[in-house]
Amino acid sequence: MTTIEVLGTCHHDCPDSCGWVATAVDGVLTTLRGNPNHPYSQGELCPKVSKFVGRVNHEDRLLHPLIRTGAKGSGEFRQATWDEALDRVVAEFTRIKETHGGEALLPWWSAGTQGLIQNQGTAKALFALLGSATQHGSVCGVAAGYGMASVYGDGLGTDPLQCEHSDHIILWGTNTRLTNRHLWPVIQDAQRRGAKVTVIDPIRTITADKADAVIQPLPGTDVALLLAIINVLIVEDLVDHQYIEAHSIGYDELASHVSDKTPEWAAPKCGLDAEVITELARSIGTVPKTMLRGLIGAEHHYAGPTIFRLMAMIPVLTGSHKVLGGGFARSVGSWAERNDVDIDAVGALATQVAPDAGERRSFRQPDLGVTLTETEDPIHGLFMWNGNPVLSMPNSAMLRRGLARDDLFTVVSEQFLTDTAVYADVIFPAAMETEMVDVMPSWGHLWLGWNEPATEPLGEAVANTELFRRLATAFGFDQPELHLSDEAQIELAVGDHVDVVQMRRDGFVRVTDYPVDHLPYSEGGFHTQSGKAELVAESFASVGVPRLPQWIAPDAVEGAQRADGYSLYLQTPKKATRFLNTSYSGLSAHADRETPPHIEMDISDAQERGLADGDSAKIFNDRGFLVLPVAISDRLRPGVVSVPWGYIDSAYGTEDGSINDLTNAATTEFGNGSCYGDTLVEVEAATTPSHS
Ligand SMILES: Nc1nc2c(c(=O)[nH]1)N[C@H]1C(S)=C(S)[C@@H](COP(=O)(O)OP(=O)(O)OC[C@H]3O[C@@H](n4cnc5c(=O)[nH]c(N)nc54)[C@H](O)[C@@H]3O)O[C@H]1N2
Ligand SMILES: Nc1nc2c(c(=O)[nH]1)N[C@H]1C(S)=C(S)[C@@H](COP(=O)(O)OP(=O)(O)OC[C@H]3O[C@@H](n4cnc5c(=O)[nH]c(N)nc54)[C@H](O)[C@@H]3O)O[C@H]1N2
Ligand code: SF4
Ligand SMILES: [Mo]
Repeated sequence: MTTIEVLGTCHHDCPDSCGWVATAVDGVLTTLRGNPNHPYSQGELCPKVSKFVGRVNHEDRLLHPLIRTGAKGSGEFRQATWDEALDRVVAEFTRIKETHGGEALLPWWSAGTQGLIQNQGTAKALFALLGSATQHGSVCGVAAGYGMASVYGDGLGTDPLQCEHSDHIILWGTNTRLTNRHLWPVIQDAQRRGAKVTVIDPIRTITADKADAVIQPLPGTDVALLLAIINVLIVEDLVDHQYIEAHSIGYDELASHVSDKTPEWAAPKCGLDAEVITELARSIGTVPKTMLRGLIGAEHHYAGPTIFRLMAMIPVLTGSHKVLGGGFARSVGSWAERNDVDIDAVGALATQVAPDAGERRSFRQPDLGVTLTETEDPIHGLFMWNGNPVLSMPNSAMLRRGLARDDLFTVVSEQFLTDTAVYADVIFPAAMETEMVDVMPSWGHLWLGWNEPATEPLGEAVANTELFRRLATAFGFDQPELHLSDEAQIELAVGDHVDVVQMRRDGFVRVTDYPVDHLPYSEGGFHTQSGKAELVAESFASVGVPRLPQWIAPDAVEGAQRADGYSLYLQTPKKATRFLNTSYSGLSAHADRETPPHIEMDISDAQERGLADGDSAKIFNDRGFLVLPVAISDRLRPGVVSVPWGYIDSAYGTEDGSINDLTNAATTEFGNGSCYGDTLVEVEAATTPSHS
């Protein structure tokens, strides 16, 4: 019996990037536990990944290539050899390219693994050689990042761990206890020491349950709240004139812009009392060690990027960037990208292998449904990996229609037969994290993680890097750039600053240039063209950021629906502790222990519609409908309903429908994000017993 133990890092799209120790006996993964030495996760894995061994060795795992035999979406496939499956893809993609041109091909990916080399490997170079269309934008983080960058020049923020030193921690649209659980103990310690914790969220979440103060604005109205906070800071002279003078531009213009945006102006827009806004503003203005913490939640609105833009302005106005415990903590991922890793180094090979590929048409990632149904010169060949768009992209009813097209050839690389994979013509089996090598750049903390494989991939599964090498061979592309080994790709992507030997030995290494007590903007040094924090947009004006942040009603993209009688805002949060996005929700060990989907609503909204707790109700808009039980709740304000997201189709009681069938696919004000949170719906007693 041979037992090996290796150090690895969680690959999930989660801020915590936990360190783990994986044990394999005779080539089979047997245990996975937290690495007790990991500075951030300190030996704890979450309820999702603590059962990872069950995912790896699950009987439903895809272990061989598959070719579709039944109708698209039926889930009927036969096993194929790698050669047959690859030949099929080459034949179809070549036919499509010859008939419709390369740009009728589209790669689509998400962050199923966010690893440095396994997220995309050499895909960019491969698709450049094919002359395919390309993808831009994202459902996650890019729009928030743009909002922040429009003030700071880039997305670099404060280390969230510094909330250890804060006197006031404001969790602004982030459900820390669920989504960022390894930060919570630090916040709790600060709270025990006397720090105040405020949660600002339209939903009273499990994080709000532990807060000292909870503010519940109407969804997507935070721009009004933030403009009013700035109004109070300025009117009551709670700003740091010295810092503003030395390190920002546009103060006077901003001051005059917000002069009429009083708490009384904002209160009805946000559904809050003006006094609550004034009190919050005074606290922010008088407690120097106030840390603002946001992640993604508030991004999913038309106004989302502007919410982050305004949040970023607050510590500039109060000067809290100067003190440990102050600042604005969002993603810190880009600190590693400064000197330590180059996340696009492998992708950049595209310009070497295909210098003539030039500008090709590009589609927004979240728009896959629109892209597949409304593009004039249609996409005919689609290649998807690292994502489950049928469950995770907005307006998924439209996406299903697109994926069902007979004139579309779809390839999916997956670990399981997901609600997306059932639409594939060819499926390639994907390896799991404990079966591949990678380096993990984290967006929640400042350690890079090493991931050593514990076993070979099960069956005929392969890591994404190997998939793209095999595809290159099958297409007859023999450029060495497309055949780089994993080690060579890591070498290319990891800069000289990183001590790879140490990272491999310990499982992690601290990023350079960010000591634990680092204050990135204590003396200015913003990354804008002027080097100053921009309270009026200059560096980012060319990408559509308005000069001054404007109040935008959440009805901006969905208002017409209201006229059609849809009056309730639908929120679709992550709620299951045992799911990571839609991953794990297809596994009974996880799903059976979660509350099934339901329509959470305030009693007043329910009574108005003659609904009682447990009643079967139809939730609908023009895009789709679901029939689900009503759950009366005091966690929501009147006018806001919530249906948890992440579950597979069948959990919603349908064969092909999930809550994203109803969500809004509009684009955020700037930054190419998505407006899930601006969706309007109506709820009524169900007359139809099931989805038909
Ligand atoms: N257990 C678990 N952990 C996860 C994930 C998971 O699926 N499960 N997913 C991971 C991923 S991909 C991400 S991006 C992160 C996300 O991490 P978070 O951003 O913390 O999580 P979300 O649930 O997307 O949103 C957080 C909160 O934002 C609130 N919100 C929505 N709209 C508004 C608004 O207009 N204003 C304000 N103030 N708040 C608003 C929502 O009600 C929600 O409670 O979590 C990661 N961690
Ligand atoms: N309604 C609503 N919708 C949302 C959100 C919300 O809050 N509400 N949140 C949004 C957010 S923040 C995000 S980030 C997205 C997430 O949406 P997705 O990025 O689609 O995430 P998952 O649903 O977890 O799907 C990831 C898939 O990748 C596969 N996978 C994992 N590792 C590998 C690998 O190494 N190779 C290959 N080939 N496949 C792999 C997994 O099996 C899984 O099926 O969803 C968004 N959608
Ligand atoms: S999903 Fe997040 S919390 Fe869970 S082990 Fe991975 S990084 Fe840690
Ligand atoms: Mo995300």
